[in-house]
Amino acid sequence: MDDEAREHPLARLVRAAERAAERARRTEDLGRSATRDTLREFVEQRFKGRKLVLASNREPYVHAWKGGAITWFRAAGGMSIALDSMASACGAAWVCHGSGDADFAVAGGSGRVRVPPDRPTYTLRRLALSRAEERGYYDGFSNAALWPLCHVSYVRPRFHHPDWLTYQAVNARFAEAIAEEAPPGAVVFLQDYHLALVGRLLKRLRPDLTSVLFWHIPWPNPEIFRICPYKEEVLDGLLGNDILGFHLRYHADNFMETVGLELESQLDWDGLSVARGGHRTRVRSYPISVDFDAIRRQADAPAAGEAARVLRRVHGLEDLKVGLGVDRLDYTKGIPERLEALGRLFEARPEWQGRFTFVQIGVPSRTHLEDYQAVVADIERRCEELNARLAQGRWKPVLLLKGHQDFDALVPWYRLADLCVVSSLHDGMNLVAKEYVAASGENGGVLLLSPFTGAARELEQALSVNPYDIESFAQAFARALDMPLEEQAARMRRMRSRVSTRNIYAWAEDLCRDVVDLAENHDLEGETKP
Ligand code: GDG
Repeated sequence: MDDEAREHPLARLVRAAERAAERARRTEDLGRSATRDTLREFVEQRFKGRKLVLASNREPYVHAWKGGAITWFRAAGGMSIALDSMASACGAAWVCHGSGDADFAVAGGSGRVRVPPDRPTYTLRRLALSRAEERGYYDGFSNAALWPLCHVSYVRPRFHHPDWLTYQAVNARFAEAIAEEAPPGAVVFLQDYHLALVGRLLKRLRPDLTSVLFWHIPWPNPEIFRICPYKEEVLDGLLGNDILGFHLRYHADNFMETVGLELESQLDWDGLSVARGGHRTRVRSYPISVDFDAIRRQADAPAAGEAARVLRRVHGLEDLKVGLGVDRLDYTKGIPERLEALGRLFEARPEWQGRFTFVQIGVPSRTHLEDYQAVVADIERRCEELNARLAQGRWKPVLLLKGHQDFDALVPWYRLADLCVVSSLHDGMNLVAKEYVAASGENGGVLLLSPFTGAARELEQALSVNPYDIESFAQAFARALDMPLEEQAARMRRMRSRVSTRNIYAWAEDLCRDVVDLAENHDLEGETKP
């Protein structure tokens, strides 16, 4: 029996309360000040030379052929920006799938390349995956099984044994590459559901490492998770990590309950941890966020204002109210429901015909999978049908802009939109909601937000839209369009204050602090050493 298990229950409660108070204090401290620089400083001071190895399916920098020459670009998204900061500050390595067509022309046989390409500070270790590996590990077990399993969207998860075998094999390749890159005592930071087995494999290969995995999507309740034919292996793989992070306490609780039901283990609900086979995994929540200041600066720059004017002109949106959706074209995002509500709005409030256009920006995603092809076809059909039924002259009710855009090109859209709709059926966090809040000025803009997103817990001043209730969704559209500017500004101010303090660097710093505390404890107690 370990010390925590011997402790008097009251003492345990007191300790749990102290830890909660400490976490709340830290959140406030961090909230005021977290920036790229404070994160860098924190990591430099507290990691004390300890190296960091990151791992994710997607790479932060991609090399590609263009017109006979090799170019590179950055992967979009707030998460890769914060992780890039951490990697730079720690002189780290980052293990990932090399997906660019010129990736190995640059990285060579070792798969190693120094990045950022214009001012190298750390090493990217690219893994070359065959098409069969991608199909089984990425399209198959990750996106046709785990993704629908973890989201309540009524798309049935598909478990194929060969996909599972490939997923295991690719996770083993990641673990081996990480073990090769990690110096003694390094901290390993794993991203997401693609790498669920890596923590356990690493514990076997390299017990000296401290590993943390952040799960970017929801964790379902135990009734749902129990259908997974490989549930024990997946749970055991995750419990190989020292810390498991989720966006919400609710997801963390679901995970603990699932473990309680499926595996022999000891749950500590006060300290939020699971002990199994002499190893303890802390289960914590860290709501992810965006680089508020960078987005605000970009949106406030004169260039964004000019770009917004050009977009209005080019797309025939001058003198119109504009609504916006920005999503990967994924069945969890509630896009068909959004279009249905839009049609209902124009029926119920015909005065908005000719005065309001909804712009849906959609990036095709996971296009090899039938469920994704089906949702894209459904979205296209609905847009065509709405336009065929309602368009008058130059005016259209909906504009579907399909295809990848640079983040720089998204910012003017956020800036010009009078309202932004995030209507996910289920979403771990949803960064688009926070990006819109960061980019829309002090003067207003209305966010319509599904309660089934993690973001809804923080952005309480958004208008709540239930994608399963089309009538009230249409009313929320109308309410947003009718909302006085003062009310918009007041709501937006509160949300901006939240996102600016709880930004992506606060998220990363919170996580790093727990990792460092734990790594220092390992040094003192040898807790997870064999
Ligand atoms: C997963 C979880 C969680 C979109 N279109 C373009 C583009 N985007 C960018 C957005 C945003 C990101 O993609 C989408 O992030 P979300 O959070 O909305 O959704 P997922 O991709 O499903 O992300 C989610 C997230 O992980 C982080 O933990 O919040 O719940 O599902 O940043 O701006 N970016 C560019 N061009 C586009 O056309 N450059």
